[in-house]
Amino acid sequence: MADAKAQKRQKFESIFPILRDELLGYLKQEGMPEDAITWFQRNLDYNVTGGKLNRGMSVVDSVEILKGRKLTDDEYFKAALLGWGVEFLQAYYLVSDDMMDQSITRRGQPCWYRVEGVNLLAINDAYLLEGSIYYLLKKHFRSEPYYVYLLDVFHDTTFQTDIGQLIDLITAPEDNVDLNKFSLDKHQKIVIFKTAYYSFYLPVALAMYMCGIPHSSTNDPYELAQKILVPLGEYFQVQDDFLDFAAPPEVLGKVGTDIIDNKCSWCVNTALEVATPAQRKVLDENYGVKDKAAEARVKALYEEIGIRERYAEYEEGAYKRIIGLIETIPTEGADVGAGDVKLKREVFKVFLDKIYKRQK
Ligand code: DMA
Ligand code: MG
Ligand code: MG
Ligand code: MG
Repeated sequence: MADAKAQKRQKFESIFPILRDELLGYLKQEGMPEDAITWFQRNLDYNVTGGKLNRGMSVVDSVEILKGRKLTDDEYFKAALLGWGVEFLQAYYLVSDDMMDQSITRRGQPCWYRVEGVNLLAINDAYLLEGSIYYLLKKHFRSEPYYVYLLDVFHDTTFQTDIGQLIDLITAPEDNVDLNKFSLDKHQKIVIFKTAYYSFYLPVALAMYMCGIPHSSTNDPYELAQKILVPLGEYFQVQDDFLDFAAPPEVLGKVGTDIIDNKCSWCVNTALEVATPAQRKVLDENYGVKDKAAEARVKALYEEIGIRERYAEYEEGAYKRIIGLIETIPTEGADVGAGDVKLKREVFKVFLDKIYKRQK
């Protein structure tokens, strides 16, 4: 079982060097200087690999489930390429997110902008990661009837994520900590936009397009998918917020910065909802303060209000709610008017099981 999982991952990982070499090949073909090629390669190797690959591998898993059979070599390559496209987008967001959040580590190594000699060049490196997606899509999908849909869904979810990052950042000003600006409603908006669309809807929508599932003006299967995947993504980001506080950095691969960064996190919103006036005062005085002792005080308060139990309760509730949403799809699969390809419960169940009770 563990072996099959490792093999699956290895197979997916084996596609990356092919894509990387195609991208480097373009620079070579354009006669770029050797140091530019080396820089680009280091950017790709450092930032695209080394993650959990949940998003990318979900494209392959979903295509396999939707087709209901083993993929041909060409189908596998295409599905994996789309999966790596999501991973490139993720890399693009992580490089820029870590600069804006002033984070220290990512995936167990220094954030890219903190690497000796990189600094603000990381901004352009992020653009290169994003541009790479469209180079690869064009190269391999230009003649497919669904090419424009792939472009649309990458562009739409990117724009949604940008908006999410905007509200995440302006809700957390460094110079003016005002906890009155936070609420669980606002938190929900932030997490849906900054995380759910690109991390959950995008991989499944890509798989659906590749399988030729058409849009429909009545009961659009993409809307149905989104109704399940957005809450799934919301749950995933609540986990991210909780783990920022609770997970050991050695396990998480990153050092939590949400308290010091004054973030509108699930944790602080949960604390605000139940805080006594005395506890509220502690939060007002210590949240968003650039100081380790103040951060420790907030963490102690989280423990005081029983945040771990509250989180466990939230997680059970979210899991049940999402299972309920998945069960709105008929057991034999939702007929989406595309011959033998049906939207199946398993696509969503498999994705949910990948993240349920995750520790990192
Ligand atoms: C995640 O926000 C959203 C994006 C678009 C990266 P975050 O800052 O909580 O992520 P992380 O905890 O990984 O820095
Ligand atoms: Mg961050
Ligand atoms: Mg962030
Ligand atoms: Mg986080």
